Amino acid sequence: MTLSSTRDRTVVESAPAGLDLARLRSEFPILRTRVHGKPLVYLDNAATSQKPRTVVEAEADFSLLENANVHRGVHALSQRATAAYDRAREEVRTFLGASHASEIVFTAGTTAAINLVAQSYARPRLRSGDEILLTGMEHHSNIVPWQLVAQATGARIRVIPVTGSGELDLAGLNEVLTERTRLVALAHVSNVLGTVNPVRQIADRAHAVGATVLVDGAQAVPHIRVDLEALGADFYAASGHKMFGPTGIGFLYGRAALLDAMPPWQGGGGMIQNVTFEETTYAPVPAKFEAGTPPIAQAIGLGAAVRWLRSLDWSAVEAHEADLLAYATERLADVPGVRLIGTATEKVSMVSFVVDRVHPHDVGTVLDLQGIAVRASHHCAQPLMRHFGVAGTVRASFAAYNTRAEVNALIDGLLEVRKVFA
Ligand code: 7TS
Repeated sequence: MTLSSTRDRTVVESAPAGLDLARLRSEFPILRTRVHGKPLVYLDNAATSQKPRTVVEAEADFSLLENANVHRGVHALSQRATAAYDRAREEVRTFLGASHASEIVFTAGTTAAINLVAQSYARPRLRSGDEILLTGMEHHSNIVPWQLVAQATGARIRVIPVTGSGELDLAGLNEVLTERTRLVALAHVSNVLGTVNPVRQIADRAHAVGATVLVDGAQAVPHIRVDLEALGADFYAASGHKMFGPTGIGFLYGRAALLDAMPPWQGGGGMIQNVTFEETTYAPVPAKFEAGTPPIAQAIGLGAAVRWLRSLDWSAVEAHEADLLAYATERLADVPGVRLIGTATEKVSMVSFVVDRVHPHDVGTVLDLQGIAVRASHHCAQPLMRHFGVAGTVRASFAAYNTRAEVNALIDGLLEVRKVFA
């Protein structure tokens, strides 16, 4: 246990034995930055997490010492780059527990992965009268691509409603999940509420009516040990930059049989077997879906992030994050006029809230002046905002490196907000 103090109180950091917080934080130089003359308190991890030195070094070392294009050179450097790129794919496969590395397609991120499934899997298959089932807590990235497919095919979008506590209301699932449902797309973890959805239960029900299941894992991968087999997902999408890796890279897991049957979405170099002006045959998966030069350094950085994640003591990380969530929830109750949005039983470590009579942007600005980074907006989940009858919320999202002292700073910051807008 280590002692640290904030302005108003001494706090006992209760990180479990398997997690040396000071050492963990030292791997993230940005956490020592000052903002507006104050120590940075970074609580916007759901937007993008910070990157440990090992990730940045893996990318930089590749770019400085080994840079070459992949899959096209006979020269040694290109072969080394190809091997490093393939190793990164293998890291992601191991991380997810997928059977084959060919089931991992590198994409620009979650958004690109979902659009790939929408355009290549759903669009050619869906017909008028078919249904796509979403949930009321989806990020726009898991809504708009399906609307594009619905517009093109005549399919209809249906929605699993959300309860007042921010959980999926499964009581009426039989009404929205029917023989007409061809695809179910849902978040593993909500980016606003932190709710962990019962993916297995929904996947089983979806499979029983013959529907395919896509899971948006963007907010799950930094917090939860994902086990694809246990989840029952047919597709799983995530972004590198939310899991301590680089921007510009993410992945789509797809069951081999589904990926094999899908036509390419984008054409170009790297995805072909043979090209004539009359006809082109395609490379096997995953290359079929990776047209053009991929983000090689970023993929290598993602591989390093996954290695880094796997090196953590996960039971200690989970215990620490659960403690941060419980502590933040308890302390927020001390701030007059704060209302928590999202109180699910199963939650990752984030808190969304509104402050009575103060716009979320104003809360965010006053916190920023104290060095505290939160997100204050609709969080790209406008339908969910409407459900809760708010224009936006303030969201503090924690990562493994955050501390109780930082929760205290947030609370002090909110007390300051109350003073400024008294
Ligand atoms: N799905 C979920 C659940 C997300 O939280 C996000 C990004 C995306 C998809 C899109 O990810 P991208 O990497 O392709 O942009 N969410 C957020 C957020 O909550 N704050 O900033 C970005």
